[in-house]
Amino acid sequence: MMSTFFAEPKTRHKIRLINPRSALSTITIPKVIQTMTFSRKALFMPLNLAICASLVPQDWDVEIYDECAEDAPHTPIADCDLVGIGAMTTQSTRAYELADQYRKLGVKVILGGIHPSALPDEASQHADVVAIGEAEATLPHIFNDYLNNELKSRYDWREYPSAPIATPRKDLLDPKKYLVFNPIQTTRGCPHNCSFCTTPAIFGRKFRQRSIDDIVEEIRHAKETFGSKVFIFSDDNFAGNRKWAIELCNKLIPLNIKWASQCEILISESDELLTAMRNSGCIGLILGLESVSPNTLKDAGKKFVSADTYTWRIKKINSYNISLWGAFIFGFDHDNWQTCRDTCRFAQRADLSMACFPILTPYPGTEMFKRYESQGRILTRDWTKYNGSTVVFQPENFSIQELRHAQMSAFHEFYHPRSAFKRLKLLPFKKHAWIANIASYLGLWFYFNHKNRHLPQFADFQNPYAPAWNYHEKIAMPSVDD
Ligand code: B12
Ligand code: SF4
Repeated sequence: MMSTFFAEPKTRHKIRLINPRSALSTITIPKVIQTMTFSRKALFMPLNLAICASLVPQDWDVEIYDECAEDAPHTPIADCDLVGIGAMTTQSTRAYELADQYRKLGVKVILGGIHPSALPDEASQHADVVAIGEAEATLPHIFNDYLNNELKSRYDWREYPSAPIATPRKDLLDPKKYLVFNPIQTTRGCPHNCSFCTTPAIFGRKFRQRSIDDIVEEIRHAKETFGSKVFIFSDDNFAGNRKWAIELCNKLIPLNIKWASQCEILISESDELLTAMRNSGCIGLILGLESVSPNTLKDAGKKFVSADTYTWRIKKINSYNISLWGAFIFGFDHDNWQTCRDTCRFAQRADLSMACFPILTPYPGTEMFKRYESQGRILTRDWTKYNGSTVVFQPENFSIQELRHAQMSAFHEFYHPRSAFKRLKLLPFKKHAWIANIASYLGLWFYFNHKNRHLPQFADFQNPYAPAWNYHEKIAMPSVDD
């Protein structure tokens, strides 16, 4: 009746995008970590959802709920037309829970991101729509089909023309909640094909670059709006295309920023690239090194570099005043405690500023997962345990306990103050590296002391009476589920 006198209020469609809770991106306890991270709630803002939000039709309402940055878990309410949930493997269990709850309320659910892309059949048990691959290619079709009542149960990005990497809608998120609020994605994918890595397995080996003008504009905007001066480039391999990387770096110089990213170690072969990187403000790089054992590198499918060249390559990159973080992995079939020890010793000798030693995790979709599954070696499909600190497969040369002992020994020995002093030296004073090293060591020290446990070391492997071996069945090492 009202409509005879007043125009009917136009009902706007609404989509809610949800980032499911994950222990690995939420900053919770202890207090000391909260203080050091300026009481931020989460490590990174959910770039995937900010990108999805930018693809929503302009006449829709869009909201992002990031469970990692909120105190309370999300309570589903049927006040929207669509819900989109993104998930890495560790987030997928919570993603499915939320999806089930929304569907019970009659709201249609889209599941996307790395894990649903790897296991679309599993995801489709919890969703109306599974979006495989990049949202830039699938989401516009999903909205269109929804409005035409022709929604399909699956959208695969390989079936649509590829779309340019979108600029995220960061305006929908609160910068005060995140330690890293301005991650910038400059590229997608990686030209290599390591057997454990999700990136080539899910997104293929085609290396894609974003428009340089868009990148420059996003950085300029972040500088103006948030005063950001230091940026993380959220790439798998920043310099997968060297010529393009040089071009980008040269365009970054006038912005006068500092930045860090992940990169392949082969950049050591190009002085032109290293010079451009340094001049554009590169201060740090994470290098995926995995191991110094040639057989282990074979297991990892890391064919593009040989470990005996690591030393000169690291020295060369360091000489450009770029700090290096070595990313290693323990638990490949040719690994044993000695190869893990050698890798840790190498990281110390090479003067890496930081290092991490996660346990090998065969992520769904990878060649490694398929192989271990066919060999009956996958021990659990509890995806919350796919976190790099839990052993989810049967290792070849270790017991589960030994593998975790090797991991913790490496962390302990690498971050021990003696080792930090040797690697970082006092001058020139590397403030950030020192803070990170001390915090890592204190974190371990507090953990083991609090549990009244001996701090693991590689020497324990030769000592049958070492207290570390008194744990019996109980797994002794810290993990996010411990
Ligand atoms: C930055 C980063 C982090 C940050 C922040 C992650 C975050 N967003 O919260 C931190 C340091 C916290 C982190 C932690 C971890 N990470 Co991480 N990380 C990355 C990195 C380098 C970039 C992530 C990113 O921003 N990508 C950009 C976005 C746009 O890409 P995307 O998420 O794939 O999204 C696209 C599509 O998937 C899709 N999509 C995504 N969500 C949705 C939702 C809907 C509805 C739709 C339609 C589509 C869609 O569209 C998007 C745009 O095209 C990636 C590498 C990579 N290639 O992504 C690894 C990566 C995601 N991380 C990985 C891993 C293993 C981890 C850890 C387990 C490591 C560890 N042991 O601690 C933890 C787990 C954290 C967690 N939340 O559970 C793996 C994931 C493997 C897997 N199967 O889950 C990756 C792929 C690295 C790799 N090459 O193996 N990580
Ligand atoms: S080089 Fe790094 S990003 Fe590329 S496939 Fe290997 S592990 Fe993945």
